[in-house]
Amino acid sequence: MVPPPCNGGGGPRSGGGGAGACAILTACPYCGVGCGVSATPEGRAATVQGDPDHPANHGRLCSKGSALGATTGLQGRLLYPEIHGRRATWTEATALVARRFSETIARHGPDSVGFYVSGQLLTEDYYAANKLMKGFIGSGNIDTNSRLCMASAVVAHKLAFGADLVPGCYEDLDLADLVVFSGHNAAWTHPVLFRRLEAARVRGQRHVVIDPRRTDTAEGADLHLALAPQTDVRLWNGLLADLIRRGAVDRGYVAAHVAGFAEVEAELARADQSPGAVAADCGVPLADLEAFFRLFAETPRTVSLFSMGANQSAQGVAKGSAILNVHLATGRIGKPGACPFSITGQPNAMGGRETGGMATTLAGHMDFDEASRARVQRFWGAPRMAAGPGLKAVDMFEAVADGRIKALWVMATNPAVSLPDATRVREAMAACPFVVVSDCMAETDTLKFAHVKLPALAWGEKDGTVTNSERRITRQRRLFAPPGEARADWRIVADVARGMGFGDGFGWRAPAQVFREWARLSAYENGLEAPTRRVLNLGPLSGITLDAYDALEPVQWPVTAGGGTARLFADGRFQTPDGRAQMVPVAARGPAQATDAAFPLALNTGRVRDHWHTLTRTGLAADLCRHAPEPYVEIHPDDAGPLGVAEGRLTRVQTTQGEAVVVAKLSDRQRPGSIFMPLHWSEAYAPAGRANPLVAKSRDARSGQPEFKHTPARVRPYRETWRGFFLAREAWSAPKGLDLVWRRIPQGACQLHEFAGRGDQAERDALRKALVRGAAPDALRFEDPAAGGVREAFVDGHRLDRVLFLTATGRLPPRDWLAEMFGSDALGAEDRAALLIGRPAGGAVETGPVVCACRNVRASLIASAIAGGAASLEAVGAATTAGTVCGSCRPEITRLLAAAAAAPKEVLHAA
Ligand SMILES: Nc1nc2c(c(=O)[nH]1)N[C@H]1C(S)=C(S)[C@@H](COP(=O)(O)OP(=O)(O)OC[C@H]3O[C@@H](n4cnc5c(=O)[nH]c(N)nc54)[C@H](O)[C@@H]3O)O[C@H]1N2
Ligand SMILES: Nc1nc2c(c(=O)[nH]1)N[C@H]1C(S)=C(S)[C@@H](COP(=O)(O)OP(=O)(O)OC[C@H]3O[C@@H](n4cnc5c(=O)[nH]c(N)nc54)[C@H](O)[C@@H]3O)O[C@H]1N2
Ligand code: SF4
Ligand SMILES: [Mo]
Repeated sequence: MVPPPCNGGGGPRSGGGGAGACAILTACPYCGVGCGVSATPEGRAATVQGDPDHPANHGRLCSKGSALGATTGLQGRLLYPEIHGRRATWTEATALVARRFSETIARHGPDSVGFYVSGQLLTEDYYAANKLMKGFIGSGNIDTNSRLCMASAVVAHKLAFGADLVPGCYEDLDLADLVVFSGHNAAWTHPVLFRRLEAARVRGQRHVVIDPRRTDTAEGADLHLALAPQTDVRLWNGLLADLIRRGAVDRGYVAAHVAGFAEVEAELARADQSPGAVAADCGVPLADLEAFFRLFAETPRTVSLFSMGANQSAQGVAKGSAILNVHLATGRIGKPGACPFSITGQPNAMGGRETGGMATTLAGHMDFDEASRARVQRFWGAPRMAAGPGLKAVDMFEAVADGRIKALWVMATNPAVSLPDATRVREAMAACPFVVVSDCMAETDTLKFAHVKLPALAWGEKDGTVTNSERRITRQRRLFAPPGEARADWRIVADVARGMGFGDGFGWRAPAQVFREWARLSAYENGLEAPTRRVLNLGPLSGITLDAYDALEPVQWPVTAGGGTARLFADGRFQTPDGRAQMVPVAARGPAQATDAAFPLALNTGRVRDHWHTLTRTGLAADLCRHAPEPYVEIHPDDAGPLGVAEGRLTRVQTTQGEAVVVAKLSDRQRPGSIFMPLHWSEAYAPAGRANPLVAKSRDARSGQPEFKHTPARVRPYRETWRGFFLAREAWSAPKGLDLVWRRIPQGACQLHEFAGRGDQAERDALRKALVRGAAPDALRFEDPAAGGVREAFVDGHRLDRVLFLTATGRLPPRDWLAEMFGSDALGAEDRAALLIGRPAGGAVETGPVVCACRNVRASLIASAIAGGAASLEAVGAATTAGTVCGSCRPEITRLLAAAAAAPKEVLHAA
C-alpha cells in the first residue's frame, strides 16, 4: 500500500504529526464555518484535531467535527457503479449515462434534462457540472440544494451590492460590540463561531436573538425577541424607521455611497412605524423592542448575522433586503466589526454560488446577459450556451413530475428527504424515465429511485477546495486511497462529458487543473472598473502549479497579488454600474399560507445540535445520535395540554400535505402557536418521522427558496396501544405490511429499533415473527400475556445476537445496558440472567438525555453535580467532564444551571 500523501509533498501546511505519523491539514465537511482540521490517518480511521493555525477555528472543533474520525469507515458505502441494481463497470455506467442524456437532448431539446447538485460538492466538482450543463448541453437546468438554503440571501446581495458578495469576515465577529442573530441558531449550527462569540461576550459584546424559539443561542443572549413567525420585515423596517427618527442614519455615507434611500423612506411611511405598532404586529414586548432599537442605534460596531430563519421564507429576499437596508443606512458595512453577515450552511455553499451551481447565474458571478454569455462561451470554447436561467430546485422537480424533464442527475444531495412536499418529490423521481444519483453512501432515500448509481469519493478521499462563509478558500485533502471504484465527482462529470462527445472541454486529469481553469475564468476579462469589474477574482491563482495547489494556504477571495481580502467594500465602492449600493424598499407581508381553524399551529423546521441533514453521515457516529436520538415535535404546554398531547408520547403532526408521527417534547421555549420539528430523519431511520412530507412548497417569488419555517399544522395524540424495542447487530428496516411507528437509533455496538403501534395481538405476533426469524438458537424468553408482553434475548455463543421487548400495558426498561452488552464477547452467567430484566442485578442504569456528546455525559449526572454544589460551567466541567472538549453543549449546561437556580424561586412562588 502506498501511504497517503502528506499534503501532496509537504507544503508549508503539512502539519507535523509526530514520529512516523503524518498529520494532513484539511477542512471539515460539515458546516459553513469551514474549520481547519488536522487529521492523522491510520488504516481507514483517522484521529482528528482542530488545525490550530486555521483562521476560521484556531484549533477548535464542534461535536460533529470532533467525531469525523468515526465516520470514515467503509460501512454502508457505495463502492461500485450500479445499473438497475446490478454492479456495472465504470465504462458501462458512464456510457449509459452519456447515451441517455444525449438521446434525450437530441429528441426533446437541452431543457429536457437537469442536474440537481449540492453545497457538499467541492468547487472543482461544481465547476465541472456547471460547465457541462450551461456550456455544452446548453441548458440552465442545473440547480443546487443551496436553493433551499442561500438563494434568498443571494438575491438580496445582488440587489444591494450588484453581485452576490458577503461583505464581512469572522474577525468582524470578534470586533463587534453588538451581534444580532436573525433566524440563526448559531449555538447548534455554527458552534465554533459561537464559541468565538462567547469569548467576545466576556469582553462586553452584546447579543440579540431574533427567533420565535428560545434556542440555546437565545438562552444566554442579552435580549431575545421571540417574534411571531414571519414578521422579520416588519421588525427590521421598524428598526430603520426608528433609526431615522433618532437621527442615527449616517447621512454622509448614504450621500456618498448609497442609492434608494428616499424610496425606502417613502415605503416605510406607508405603515405605522411607531414602536408600539411594530411590537404588536411582531408579538414582542414593547420594552424589549425599544431596548433593541436603542442598543442598535447606540452601537456602531454591529454585525447582523442572518440564516435560515431569514432565508427560508416566502419573503426571504425581503427579509435580507430589510437587514441590508439598515446596514447601508447606518454605514455599518465594510468597517471592522460592522457588517450584515449572511452565514452559509454547507461547507461549500459559497463555492457553488461562485462557480455557477445555481440555475439563475451563469458562472463566476456572471449572469445571462449577452456580454456575459459571449464572454463565458469564448472562455469555454463552448458549442452551445444556455440561453437563460434554468429551473430552480422546486420547479425542477415539478418539471420532473410533469414530464418536461426526462433525465435527471442528482449529485451529493438527498432530495427525497430534503425538498419540501417530499412525497410528491418521490413520486416525481419514481416516474422519471432516467435518474442518475452520485453518492458516497449505498442507501439513501434518493438512491432508491436511481436507475444508475455512481459511487463518489467521500470526505477524507476527495481532493479539492471549499469556500466558507467568510469567502475563505480551504483545501480539502485526501487522507485515504480511494476505496473500491469510487471516483471524484468532477471526474465522473468529465467522463460523462467526454462520453457525450465534449472531450475538448473536459480533459482535466487532476483537481488542480480544474481549479486553475476556474481561477482563470474568474479573472477572464475582469476589468478594473465598472461595468466589467467583478469582485470575485482569483486571478493570481490562475497559474497555480500542482505543488502550489497541494500546499495552498487558506485564502479569502478576492485574491490579489498581495494575498487575500478579509473585508469587502471598505472603500464604499460596490459592484453596481455607478458603484453605489442600492437600498430596496420592502413591505411586510404574512406567511404564504396563514394558519386557520383547521390547521392552527405554525410548523417550523430546522436543525439539532449533533446531526447533519439526512443522517447519511452523522448517523454513523453513535455518539452523535445521543443528544437527539429520535424525531420529535416541540410544542408549548399550553398548546399541548388541551389536545391531550403529553411529554414523551407519540404524536401525530398533520398538514394538508401529509402526516408524521413523532415524540412530543413539551417546552416553554416554543412560542405558543408554533411547533418545531427537526428536518433530519429519513426513511432509513424513521419512516414516519420525516418533516418534509408535511412542509408546503410555498416559496419566495424571486429566489425560489421554500418556506421551510412555516406550514400550517395541527397535532393529535397517536395513542399507541403497544410499544417495544429491538436490538440487533445490524440495522433493520420496519417489516413490510405492518402499521408501525419505527425508529432506528444507532448505538456503539448495535442498532436500537424503537416501535409502537395501534394494532392487535395478531400484529404484534407478526412483528415478533419477522424480528426473530433466523436468530441465534440459544434463546431466553419471558412471556407476560396479562401485559400483552414478551421479552426475548438470543445469544450466539458468548455474544448477544438480538433482543426483543414488547408490551401493551407494561413498562419497558432503559435500553442502555442491553445495548452495551452487545459490545461484550464474553457474556457471563450473571449478565445472561439479567438480560430479560434489562438491567444488571442490583445496578442502577443511567438514563435521560445525553448532553455532552464528546464525553457521553447525561443530564442526570449534570443535575446531580449541580445539586451537589457545582454552580458554574467550570464547576460542572470539573465534576462531570461535560463541556470540556468541544464546548457545543456549554449553552445547554448553562441552561440547566439557570433552571436549577430558578427552581427554588418557583417553588416559593407556587406556595
Ligand atoms: N448541527 C447542524 N449544524 C448545521 C447543519 C446541520 O444539519 N446540523 N446544517 C448546516 C446548514 S446546511 C445550514 S443551512 C445551517 C442553518 O443554520 P440555522 O439557520 O441556524 O438553522 P435552522 O435550525 O434551520 O434555523 C434557524 C432558526 O430560524 C428560526 N426561525 C424560524 N422561523 C423564523 C422566523 O420567521 N423569523 C426568524 N427570525 N427566525 C425564524 C428557527 O426557529 C431556528 O431556530 O446550519 C448548518 N449547520
Ligand atoms: N424541513 C426542512 N428541510 C430542509 C431544511 C430545513 O431547514 N427544513 N434545510 C434545507 C437546507 S438549508 C439544506 S442545505 C438541505 C440539505 O439537504 P441534503 O443536501 O439533501 O442533505 P444531506 O444529508 O447533506 O445530503 C447529502 C447527500 O450527499 C452525499 N454526499 C456527501 N458527500 C458527498 C460527495 O462528496 N459526493 C457525492 N456525490 N455525494 C456526497 C451524502 O451521503 C448524502 O446522501 O436541506 C434542506 N431541507
Ligand atoms: S463548526 Fe463544527 S461542523 Fe462546522 S466546520 Fe467547524 S467543526 Fe465542522
Ligand atoms: Mo443549508
